Amino acid sequence: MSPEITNEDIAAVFEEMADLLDIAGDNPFKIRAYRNAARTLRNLPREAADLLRAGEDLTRLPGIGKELAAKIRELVETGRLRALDKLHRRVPESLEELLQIPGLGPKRVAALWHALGIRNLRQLEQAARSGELDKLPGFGRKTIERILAAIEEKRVKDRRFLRHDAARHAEALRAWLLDAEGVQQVVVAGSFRRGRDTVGDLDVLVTVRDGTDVMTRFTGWARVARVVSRGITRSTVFLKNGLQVDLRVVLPEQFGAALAYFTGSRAHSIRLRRMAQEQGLKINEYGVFRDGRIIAGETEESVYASVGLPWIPPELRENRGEFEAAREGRLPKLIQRADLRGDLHCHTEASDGHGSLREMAEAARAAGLEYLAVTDHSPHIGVVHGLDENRLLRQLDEIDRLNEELDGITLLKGMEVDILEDGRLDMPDAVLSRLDVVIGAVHSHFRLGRARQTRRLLRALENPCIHLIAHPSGRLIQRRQPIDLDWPRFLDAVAERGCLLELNSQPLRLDLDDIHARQAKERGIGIAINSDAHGPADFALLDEGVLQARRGWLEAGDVINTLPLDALRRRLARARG
Ligand code: DGT
Ligand code: CA
Ligand code: CA
Repeated sequence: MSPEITNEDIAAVFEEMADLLDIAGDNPFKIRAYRNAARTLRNLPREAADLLRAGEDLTRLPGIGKELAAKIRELVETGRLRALDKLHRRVPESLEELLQIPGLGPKRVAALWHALGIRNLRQLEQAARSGELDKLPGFGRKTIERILAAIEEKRVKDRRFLRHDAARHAEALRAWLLDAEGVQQVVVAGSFRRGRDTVGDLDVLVTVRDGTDVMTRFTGWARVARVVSRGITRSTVFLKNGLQVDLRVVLPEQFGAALAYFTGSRAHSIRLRRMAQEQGLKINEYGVFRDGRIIAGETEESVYASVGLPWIPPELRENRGEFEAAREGRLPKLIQRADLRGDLHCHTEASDGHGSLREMAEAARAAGLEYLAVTDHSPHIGVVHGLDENRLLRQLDEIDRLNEELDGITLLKGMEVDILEDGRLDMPDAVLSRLDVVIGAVHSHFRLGRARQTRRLLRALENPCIHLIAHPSGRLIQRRQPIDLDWPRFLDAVAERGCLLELNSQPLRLDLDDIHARQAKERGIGIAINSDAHGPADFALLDEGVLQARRGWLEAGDVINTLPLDALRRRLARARG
C-alpha cells in the first residue's frame, strides 16, 4: 500500500543530501553530483520507478552514475536512503531550516553550528536577539537584522489555521462575492477543499461574466486588513485574523482544469501531469492539450477522463494510492454526513457540558440523529466535575424517564471513563457493565514514553467493559503533541480484541487522524465518528469528523454509527471483550 515514490520525492531527498554534505564540508564534486541528479529527475518525463520496473538502465540518464542509480533504486524499493540516515547522525536535520533564511548558505550555517552550537531557528533567533551573534565574524548588525526579519516572515508564512476557523471566513467571503453582480462560481480550492484539518491559506477560484470587476469587490471586503497584490486575474490579501487569501479569476471553459490544479495536492498534481505526458497530453491550469489543441478542461471530470480515470474526490488527492485505486476501479465510496444515524459521545451539564440531557437529545434529533450516547466524565479529572457512581446511577434513571417521553431519538447510557496512568479504569467494572456504551480515554500523563504508554493502552484494552477508545492519539492540533504510541501494536491489539476506535470531530482533535483512520480500516477495526458535543450546537461538528474520515478513505460500512439502533446494539455487544 505504500504509495509510490515520485521523481519529485527522490529529487528532494538528493537535495537534502547535498545540503547536509555541504554543511558537513564534504567533497564539492559529490555535492554537485547530487544537485545535478535532482535536476535531472525533476525534468524527467517518466517516473524513475516506472523506468526501473521496465528494466531500464538509469545510468543512461544525464548526471546519473552507478552510485546514484543504486540510490534511486534503494529509494524506490525501500522508501528510504541509508546514506541519508547515516548523515543525519553526523549533521542535525534541524540545520536545514536555517538554510531557508535568505543569506544563510551552508558555510554560514556550519559556522553558526560549530561556533555557537546553533541547530535551529529558535536558537538562531535567541542568539540574534541576545547579541551573541555579533561576536561571529561575518555577522554584522545589518545581516542580523535581515535574519530576524526573515525569521518573522517565515513565522507568518508557516502559520496554519484550523480548517474549522478558516471555514467561517471562507463561507462569508463566498457569500460576499456571490452577492456581486456578474459573479458566477466561487469555489475554495487548495488544502481547504481537500479537507485538511489545517490550512495555510485559502485559494479561491471565481468565474465571472465579461467585464465584471470582482477584484474591487474582493479587496473591498470588510474583513480584509491588507492587500498584498492586486492584478486583473489574481490578487492576494491578508484578513484581519492573519489568514491569507489568494483569489484567481478563471474562464468558465477552463474552470475544471484550474480547479484540479489549485486543489492539488502538489504530489497528486505531479502524478496526474506525468500520466498525461505518458499519453502524449499536457495538463496545466488552463486545460488538457494534445498537440497544442485544447481537448478538455471545463469540468474536473473531463480532466480526469482525458487520462482514462474516473473523477477522484478531493479528500483522496494526496498521492497515497488513489491513482492505483482509480485505475483499478476500486476508489472507495466515501462516507457522507447523511450516513450517520447516531453519535456515541457527548457531555451534559452533569460534567463539563452546557446542556441538559433533554436539550442535548433534542439537538441531536434536530441534527438528524436517531440515537445519542450520553457519556459524561468519570470523577478522576477533578476539573470537569466528573460523575461518581451515585450521580451516574441517578443519570441513568433520568435517561430511562426521558426515553419514555421522547420521540424520534433514543438516549444510550454511557460514560467516558479515564484510563489511569497504569491502564486501569476510573470506575468499577460492576458499574460499567450496566452501561450501553463505555468509552475509555486518556486525559492525563500524556508524556509517558512509548513503551509505558503502549503498555498502558494495551492494559486498558484488557478490560472487558470498554467498547470504544476515544480520541486515541490525545493530540490537540498545534497545542499538544500526540502521545507516543507504538501504533501498529496498538491497532493490532484493538483489532484482535474487537474493540472500536473513535474519530473525534472536535476541530482541535480530529483524532483519529486521516492516516490512522485508514490504518484502522485496513485492519477491519470499527470506527465511530463522534461529536464529543459539549453543548447543543456541537452536533454540527460531525461534518468535520466526516471530512477527516473521508481523508482516511472510510466508507459507511467502516463506521459503526451509520448502523440502525438495533444493529448498533448488536455491534456494541460484540465489541465487549
Ligand atoms: P496549504 O495552503 O499549505 O494548506 O496547502 P495547499 O495545498 O492549499 O497549497 P497552496 O496554497 O500552496 O497551493 C494551492 C494548490 O495550488 C496546491 O495544492 C497545488 C497548486 N500549486 C501551487 N503551487 C504549485 C506548484 O508550484 N506546482 C504545482 N504542481 N501545483 C501548485
Ligand atoms: Ca492553500
Ligand atoms: Ca495559496
